[in-house]
Amino acid sequence: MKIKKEYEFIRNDLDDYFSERILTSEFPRALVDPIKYIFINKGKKIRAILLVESCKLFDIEYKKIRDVALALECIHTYSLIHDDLPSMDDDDFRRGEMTIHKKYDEATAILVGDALISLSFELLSSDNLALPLGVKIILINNLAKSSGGKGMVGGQMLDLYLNKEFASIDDISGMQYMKTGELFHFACTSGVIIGNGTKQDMKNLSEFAKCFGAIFQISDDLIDVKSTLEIAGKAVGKDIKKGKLTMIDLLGEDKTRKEISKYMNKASSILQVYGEKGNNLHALCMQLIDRKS
Ligand code: GRG
Repeated sequence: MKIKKEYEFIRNDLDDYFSERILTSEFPRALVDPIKYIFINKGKKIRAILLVESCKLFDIEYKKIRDVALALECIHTYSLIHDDLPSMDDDDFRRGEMTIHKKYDEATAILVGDALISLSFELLSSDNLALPLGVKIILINNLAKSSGGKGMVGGQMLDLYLNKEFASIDDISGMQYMKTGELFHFACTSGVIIGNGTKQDMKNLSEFAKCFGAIFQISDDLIDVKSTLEIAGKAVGKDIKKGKLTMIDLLGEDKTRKEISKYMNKASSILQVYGEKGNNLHALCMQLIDRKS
């Protein structure tokens, strides 16, 4: 219960900070309105929470890294807006409402996404982020790699053109790691960089990110098969309709659920090194398994 309140605090604080301090009058109203529409009071903000929790392992407090958490959520939100466009996944619903290109128009959706990418790097390079310059450069470099052609965008490209007939489990999980896992990697490893962790910490948190990403992706695939538009807040049943290959197709539902347990056990054993400090990250993994949206 205590951690649910903490997560609610982070979500609300990021919303307030974004709308009151970042989206200043320098931005045209025509951009601010759709940004607020898709961001404020929307989404689980799980990447921000994961980043905050990973930073706690190194005793870094939330306010110090709030801009990093917001930058990550901006990049993630842009990816959803562009992914929903007619030329990509062509979706009408996102975060329980109409997608931006449906509510506004396609040009607005493209430009809102573009503005969020730039804003993300502005946040990381701004003087407001009180971290040493060298640390900021590493974070900027890492987010650029995780979100770009070697990461999320590359994974999206592979997903568009993966040859479904010949794809193996490794092809699918490799593509999914790039598409969604790389941003989790950024979330999990930023604390090591900011908190001056060891090489072993980097190895641990990178491995943990892989487990977290895999659990997230498998639970997302299960939502697509099992949930409804009302509960999930987005269209479901899309993977089958669009002929997308998921782990469920290759392994079946039972074995896929067993895969979740495998990743969960691995995540738990990595976190043991951090003792009680790792409890919240463990709880976050458990929440993924039970999530409905
Ligand atoms: C278009 C450049 C570009 C990239 C898109 C991540 C991605 C790449 C597309 C998203 C497609 C998708 C729905 C993938 C499944 C996993 C996923 C990222 C789900 C949405 O993330 P949540 O559940 O969403 O954290 P909220 O709304 O809570 O932030």
